[in-house]
Amino acid sequence: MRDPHQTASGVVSESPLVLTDITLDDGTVGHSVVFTYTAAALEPTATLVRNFEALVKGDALAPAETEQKLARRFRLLGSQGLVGMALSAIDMALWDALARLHGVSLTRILGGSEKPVPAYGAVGYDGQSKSARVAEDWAKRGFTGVKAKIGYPTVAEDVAVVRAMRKSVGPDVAIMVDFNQSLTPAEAVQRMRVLDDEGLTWVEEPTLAHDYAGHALVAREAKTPIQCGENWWGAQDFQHAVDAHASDYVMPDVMKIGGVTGWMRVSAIATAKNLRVSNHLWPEISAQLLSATPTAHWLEYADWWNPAMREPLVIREGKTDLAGVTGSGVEWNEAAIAPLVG
Ligand code: SMN
Ligand code: MG
Repeated sequence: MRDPHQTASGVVSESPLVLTDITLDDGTVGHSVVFTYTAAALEPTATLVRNFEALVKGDALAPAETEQKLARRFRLLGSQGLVGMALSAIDMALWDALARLHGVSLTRILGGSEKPVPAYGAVGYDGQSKSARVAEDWAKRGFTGVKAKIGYPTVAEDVAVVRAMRKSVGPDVAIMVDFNQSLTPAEAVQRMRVLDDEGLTWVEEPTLAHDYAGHALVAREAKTPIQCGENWWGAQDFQHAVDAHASDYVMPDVMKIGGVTGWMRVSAIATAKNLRVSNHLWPEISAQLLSATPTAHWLEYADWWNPAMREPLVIREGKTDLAGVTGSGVEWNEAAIAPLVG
């Protein structure tokens, strides 16, 4: 990555991606991306995707049925971690193929139409002056929201970063902050007493992602909405978190939630509960999914994987623009990836 992404829980300095293609009998190809966070997990994830080929080869093109079949197949092993990522790779590629087969966008196949969703840009754990500068760059490009990594040694430093960004972007740009699970519930409650007066749009993952009771405590005590979801695996994690009132807003990660099929399940839960839905990374396919999600909120924009994409997601006047996109929007920049493909 050109600009490593710092968080309070470690730095993301590389983007190891598994690119999956599934070919239909008529030659239509569906594509998907999964992100393994660390290169150590890249080859094993790719091997799992390849090994799953035998489980789906020759099946009718019916992604939701394939998901059920594979869920039964992996009931004993479990479907989180690398297995879940490989299953999502297959699910997303099948849905992409289905939409391409019909020559329409993924949103249309899901019963929606292409809608613009406001996008926000990422600001790393980079201190006051760089955070303010990066936030200002996003605002100058027309983005109406920015999200900064915080969780500095003191709440005074967190506040200083937020205020520096507010000064640089002005009053009309939404500011979100992300603790990346770095606080205990008690510390989070204490910090929120101070941060609650800063006009933040949301506070993300103040404590451990799977501590639903801890998040529920922070959500109850804080005035600012709590945002979580990027680390929840599948619809069941999501349901448990919602049952626990862990979060005011939700942001599923299409890979961890179980691909398009998993996203649509949690979109239904969020709609029933009237919870606002944003995404985590995967800008191209997430923009399509948010279009088909009744309570869509914000798109998290990231350009990290653009070099692999033939046509990266377009943001126009701060919003997603899906005009003319077929399938999930994921297609390879063949010339760029050719030397890397194994
Ligand atoms: C995040 C975490 C890890 C990698 C990329 C991004 C982050 C987010 O928590 O909200 O985007
Ligand atoms: Mg986050």
